Amino acid sequence: MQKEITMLDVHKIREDFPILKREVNGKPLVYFDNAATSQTPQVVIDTIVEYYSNYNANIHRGVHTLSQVATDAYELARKKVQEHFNAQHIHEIILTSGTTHSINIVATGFTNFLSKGDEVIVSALEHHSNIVPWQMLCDRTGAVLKVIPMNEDGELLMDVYDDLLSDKTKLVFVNHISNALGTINPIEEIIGKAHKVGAAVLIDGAQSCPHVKPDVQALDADFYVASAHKLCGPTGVGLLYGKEEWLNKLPPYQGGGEMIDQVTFEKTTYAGLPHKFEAGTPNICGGIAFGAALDYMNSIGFDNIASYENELLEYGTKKLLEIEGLKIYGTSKNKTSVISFNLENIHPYDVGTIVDKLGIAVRTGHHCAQPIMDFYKIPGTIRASFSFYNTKEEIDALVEAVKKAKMMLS
Ligand code: C6P
Repeated sequence: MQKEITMLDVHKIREDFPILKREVNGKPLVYFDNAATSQTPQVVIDTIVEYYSNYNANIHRGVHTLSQVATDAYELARKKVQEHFNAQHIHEIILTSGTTHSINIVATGFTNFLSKGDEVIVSALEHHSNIVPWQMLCDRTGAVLKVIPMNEDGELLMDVYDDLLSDKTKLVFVNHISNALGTINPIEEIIGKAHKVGAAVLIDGAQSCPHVKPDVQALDADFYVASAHKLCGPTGVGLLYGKEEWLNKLPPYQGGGEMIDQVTFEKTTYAGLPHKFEAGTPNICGGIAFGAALDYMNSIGFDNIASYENELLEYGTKKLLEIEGLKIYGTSKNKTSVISFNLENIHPYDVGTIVDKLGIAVRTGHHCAQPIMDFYKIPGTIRASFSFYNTKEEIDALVEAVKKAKMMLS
């Protein structure tokens, strides 16, 4: 028998997540919608309660004690984000409302740097958040959007990428891991090749951050974006990492309080980094809780998380494929713990509804990645996405539920 390499105690970890004790529709909750949002450990919930119970105040503005305590906690969280992503400077970390917000800051900021005929490259595996803002940028500037295509396994065609790159290429934006298929993209190679033609690269890390610890300096990414809610933090907060030279060049995204240096009716000058991109009162509690979530994930360890989730992926893939007529979309060898599948001649929504009645949460539909569904000529998939707090017993429950759905719907 093959020896299991799990280094984490999943049953102990599950104790950290109060929600995992609840029932849904009279059955124990099986939460397999982790790619949409992760669950929240008690330590992060406690951080939120502690903030509102003890030091709720606006930050960077007051001399009073509460404001100073809140400011220190918020800036400590920024420091934790810097260390986690290994950014060179703390002011390269902009705290935003999430991945979508971060991408829009960059896409809007590039408006004055692109002209008609310039080219920008996106991949066929993108979430709508990493397509639409760039299309809007192209509409504003006359730049042309090019697409790296994919194969049946859900892998990018890197030889076509080579052909697309030229001195007209100004920007490349790809996700680190596909939300719909789980493919891990070769981002080091993508970044290296883009830099050879002088293009900047934005990596959408929304789906990678729950599974790996990115090192933005080693990757040499120009921009890296992510959302806290995918890695055990709260919704409404995330990060935009940008190299200092790029962030200094880009104009502010929004005007308002905190992003200014001097304001007169004649002229306004802007604050330096990171505040130039942080107009208005931020999600203070969310930022502090983001820091607590990073501490929690790091206490478990990303190597442990990755090896355990790979075990779940292998097990789930094998078990689901034993169901006749079940097809998995996204079969790259290099993938993370996301299984997108369909049952022959059955709409994914119907399967999702039945498994929900059995207490199992999966996502059904196009997963905000319609071009991927168009590629496979399907309306959508059933997506089960596993996290380090899931178990093989829960996968068994999913397999039984899918079998039941198949029986009822065939
Ligand atoms: N994907 C999913 O179920 P926000 O909503 O801003 O936190 O993240 C947007 C986003 C951007 N890129 C990728 C690769 C993503 O997966 C997501 C969010 C969720 O797949 C919700 S649509």
